[in-house]
Amino acid sequence: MKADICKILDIKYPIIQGGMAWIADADLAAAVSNAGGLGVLAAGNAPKEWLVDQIRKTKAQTDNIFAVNIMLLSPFVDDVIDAVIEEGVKVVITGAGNPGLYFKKLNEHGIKIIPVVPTVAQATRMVRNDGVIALIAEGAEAGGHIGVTNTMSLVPQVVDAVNIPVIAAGGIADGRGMAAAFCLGASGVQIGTRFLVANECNVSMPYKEKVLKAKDTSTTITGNSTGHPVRVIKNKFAKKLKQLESEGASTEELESFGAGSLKLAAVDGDMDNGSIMAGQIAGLVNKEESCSDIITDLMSHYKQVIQTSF
Ligand code: TUI
Repeated sequence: MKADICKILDIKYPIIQGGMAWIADADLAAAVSNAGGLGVLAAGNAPKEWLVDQIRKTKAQTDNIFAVNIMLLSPFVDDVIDAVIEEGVKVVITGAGNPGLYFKKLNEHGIKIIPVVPTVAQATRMVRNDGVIALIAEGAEAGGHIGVTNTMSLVPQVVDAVNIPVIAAGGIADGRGMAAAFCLGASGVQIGTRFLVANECNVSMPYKEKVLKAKDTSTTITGNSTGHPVRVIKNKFAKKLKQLESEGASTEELESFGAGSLKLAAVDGDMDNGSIMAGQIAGLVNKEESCSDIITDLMSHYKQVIQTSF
């Protein structure tokens, strides 16, 4: 029997919103949690004060549970850990690194931990720790910082390697993807790109339009040579970054070229010089609608698929 992630997380539907840095704020997280999913605030590279403010704003907009996504490459990780403890956040999702250093502290405060893992090795390492109640197996179809293994291959291998619930991420944006994830053994799904175009998502309008207009082949991977591969929608910035990589630029040069680029796209709407992170499934995401409509559609489409497929 598969674990019931809804019971474990106290949510109505097994749908977790992606913790998109510079994008997933209180308005988005609260809208998803109010619609019965797990809303997620993205700490990204933000300082503690920003996160504390967003946690309070989320609580003001929903009585339902929500999570904070902690991006482990952030220079403010220690402060962000303190913020989630002080503000009484119940669930932490970690990404872009190994959260090992923080397990003890989070555990002492009874915070549920859900690490994002891109490999089976990471998955087996994570489940040895108390407080890790589920894993998110994120395939390379996802937007942003990714591993190398695709969702179709990663999810069943992680499911077989661990004995806690696995949430599938990467390449899922409708009921078919959700049903596929459940067929692979997942107990839930994490969805980023479709929530990026939600009415309640405060990302810049040009960014939303790029996602809405994207095709199956619109994304590319930058940063392969730095060890931090990132999936983005193709634009001038991605082209220049890939050119610098192919010319053998150093990690320092590439990182300084990329610094601030996500904010440029997400907040300032600069579609030439910004990094437009999105998943490969962007080609399927063609409509701006409310989080509630997205979740209702995902669930009804999912049920229809499983009733008619077998
Ligand atoms: O974290 C993500 N996606 C992200 S983070 C982000 S912000 C950013 N901006 C510029 C450069 C880099 C990041 C944008 N998108 N997804 C979860 C995820 N976690 N994907 C891959 C991983 C991961 C990678 C390595 C998890 C663990 C890991 O462990 C390495 C180790 O040291 O053990």
